[in-house]
Amino acid sequence: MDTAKKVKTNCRLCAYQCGLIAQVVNNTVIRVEPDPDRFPYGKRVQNRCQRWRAIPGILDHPKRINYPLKRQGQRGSGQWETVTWEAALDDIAAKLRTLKEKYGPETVATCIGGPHTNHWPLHRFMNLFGSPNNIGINQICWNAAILVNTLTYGWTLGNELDPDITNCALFWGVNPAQSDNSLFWQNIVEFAQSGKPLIVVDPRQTQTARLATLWLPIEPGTDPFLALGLIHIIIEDGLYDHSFVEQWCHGFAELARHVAPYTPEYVAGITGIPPKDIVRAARLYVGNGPACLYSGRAIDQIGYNTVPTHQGLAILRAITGNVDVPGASHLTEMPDFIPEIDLEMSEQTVASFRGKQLGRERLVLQSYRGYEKLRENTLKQGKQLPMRYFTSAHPDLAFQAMIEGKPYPIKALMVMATNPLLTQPNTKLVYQALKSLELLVVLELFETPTTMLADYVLPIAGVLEKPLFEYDRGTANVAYGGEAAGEPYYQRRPDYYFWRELGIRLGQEDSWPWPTYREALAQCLKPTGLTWEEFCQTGLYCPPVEYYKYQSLDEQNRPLGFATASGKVELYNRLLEELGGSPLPQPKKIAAPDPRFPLQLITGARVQPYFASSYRQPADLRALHPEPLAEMSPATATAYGLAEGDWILVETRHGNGRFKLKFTPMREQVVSIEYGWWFPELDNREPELGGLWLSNANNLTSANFPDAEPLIGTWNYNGIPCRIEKIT
Ligand SMILES: Nc1nc2c(c(=O)[nH]1)N[C@H]1C(S)=C(S)[C@@H](COP(=O)(O)OP(=O)(O)OC[C@H]3O[C@@H](n4cnc5c(=O)[nH]c(N)nc54)[C@H](O)[C@@H]3O)O[C@H]1N2
Ligand SMILES: Nc1nc2c(c(=O)[nH]1)N[C@H]1C(S)=C(S)[C@@H](COP(=O)(O)OP(=O)(O)OC[C@H]3O[C@@H](n4cnc5c(=O)[nH]c(N)nc54)[C@H](O)[C@@H]3O)O[C@H]1N2
Ligand code: SF4
Ligand SMILES: [Mo]
Repeated sequence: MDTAKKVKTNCRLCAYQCGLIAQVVNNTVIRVEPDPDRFPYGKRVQNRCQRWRAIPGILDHPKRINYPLKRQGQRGSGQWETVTWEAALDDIAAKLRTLKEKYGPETVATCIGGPHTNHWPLHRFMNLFGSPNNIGINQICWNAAILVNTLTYGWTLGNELDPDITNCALFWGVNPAQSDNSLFWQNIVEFAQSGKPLIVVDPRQTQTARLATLWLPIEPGTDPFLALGLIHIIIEDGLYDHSFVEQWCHGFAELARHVAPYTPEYVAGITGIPPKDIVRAARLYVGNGPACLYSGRAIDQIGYNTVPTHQGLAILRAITGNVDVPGASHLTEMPDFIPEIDLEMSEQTVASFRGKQLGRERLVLQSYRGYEKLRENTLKQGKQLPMRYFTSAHPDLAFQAMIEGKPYPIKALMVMATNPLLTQPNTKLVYQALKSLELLVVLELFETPTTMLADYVLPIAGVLEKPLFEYDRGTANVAYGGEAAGEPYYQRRPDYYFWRELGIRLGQEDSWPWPTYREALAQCLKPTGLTWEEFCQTGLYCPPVEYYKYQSLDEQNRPLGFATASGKVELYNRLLEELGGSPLPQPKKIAAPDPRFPLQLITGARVQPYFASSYRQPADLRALHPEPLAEMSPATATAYGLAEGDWILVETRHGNGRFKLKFTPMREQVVSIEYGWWFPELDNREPELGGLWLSNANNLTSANFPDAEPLIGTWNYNGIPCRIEKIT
């Protein structure tokens, strides 16, 4: 036996890619430990995360996919034949060619999820193949903030919490204690301990809210009203940053008129937050600059009200002088390395398929038209967002096209690094759609309910098995990564291998010049002048951040300004108006309670040690949080005759699920259920499919297109009418 060697590598059980040192014997990882010299720079910080210790077990877990599998017998019968990669790729390529000839390239779709791996190889394949149909999660994660900030400031921004500089933090619909519990959470704890004001807007009293100076337990989905209420007070009391507003903001007078009706009393009536707390929050935020305003997933997932909330938050930062200021935020830069827009080849490919984008007639921003309009602005400062995330298909329409064949048939779906039966809205619809396909290919690390329905399951190299070079989808000049600990186990390969090999089989050979994933990643770095080996030393590419960039002078000695129509921060958004949206935040009141569904449901609050539907398999992780929980306030639960630990059935118009009741201090009449729950220990065949139907939050949700928000297509995961009953 070889002696153990120590290898510098990175965790990839979430997007942070913390530095690890792995002990490897004969290409087998026997132990991992935090590397204190690389991100997040301290064992104490990394010890907060429970996942990395499970890595040796995850690498060789019995539920891992190790060889390419081809379905035998009925879909969902659990019968598989092991085939070679070459045979699987040849078959899939032949099938895609036939489908393309019969129905056109748009009949092939892909599906991606959260930040688990690089998406650009998939996007590059699809652009070259000629299909717009990628289903993602961007309409409810990431896009709204990026798009609204770009509309308002001309580009996206990074929010900053520096315990030494930041004087106030406003955390809105975000709970880093569970979702980002490494270095960021340590900074928050340090910040709170310093006694500076921390304000948390969340229906639940989360661990983050427990640290807060002021907790605002908002009625789910009413966030834009609160944002407008804060703006109202700041303007009314004359507390705004007069010089920044005068010099750098467009449309202040219109804004002041627009927010006049949003008095504390009016806003309190809608949000359920007492007027005095609204006033206090506004004064704390405006009176303690630099102030960080950090928003999370929740407000990306409140349907119609998502865009007006982001508009409101963007305005709040601007009128209080918290844009591009140390300790508050900075406008990010285009990367020095190859940006996503080029890696995905959106520009280089003939965009014959753009007219085939599903829902483009209605979606003002999440469409090629919206993208091009926004880009006219960003290009003034040489910046371009990636294209495919902002033009991806609306899932409701894509799944309907699989089932109904309208407006055209989608017959094939390739799923990479996501588990749509658990994480896409409306599980019954997703299930029916997957069952209607002629070809379902799933690229996975583990067996999941989605792989259970596949025609091909391909074994993908995961944590410690592939080199990493990841960046915020090309919208900032920051990249993280490093080396694999060794070669992939068994027949696993990086996702890149699949897309390249498939591309080559379908006539794309000129566009895949880098034979290996490592070579492709090294190529991305080239423009920085760094070699791959140099990059791996620190695993971080992060030039110092610059602030007040709008004041810097251009060639004609004029201030650079903001990349918007007016060159200023657009409080009143002209481009949005031109596109048919509302130039000022225009919130919508939530519907009156339906007597059949008297409670409000919020879904998906993050919990450790899980990531969405991942990591239910390793016994050590599962033991930390064995069952799906529903949270309610003790008073609301008691009114229903419920005790902590009871199992309850939670039901919406769309479906139901069973959860174990946990008491949490939170807003009355609200139920919060965890998402991503399935049970790998249960039967992996139809009809159980690993307990898919038991406690799956997305069986209670829907993205019904006619109800979706008109700019991006955002659907609703928070503030869904529901009812509960005790399971006896
Ligand atoms: N109801 C409700 N639904 C939600 C949300 C919510 O809050 N509420 N949140 C939404 C949000 S914000 C997100 S981002 C999504 C997250 O949803 P998903 O992205 O679907 O996340 P997971 O369920 O973790 O599924 C990831 C899968 O990828 C596999 N995987 C990991 N790494 C790799 C890799 O490198 N390659 C490949 N091929 N596979 C890999 C894992 O084994 C796992 O099965 O869920 C969304 N859905
Ligand atoms: N452990 C773990 N960490 C994760 C993930 C994971 O699955 N597990 N997923 C990653 C991903 S993909 C994402 S997008 C991020 C998300 O990270 P976060 O944004 O921190 O996500 P959540 O923990 O869901 O926090 C959202 C908070 O909003 C509250 N909330 C619900 N509805 C409303 C509402 O209507 N208004 C307001 N103001 N608040 C509301 C919830 O109670 C919850 O505490 O986390 C990432 N980190
Ligand atoms: S799972 Fe934990 S150790 Fe791994 S990258 Fe994420 S925060 Fe870091
Ligand atoms: Mo996400």
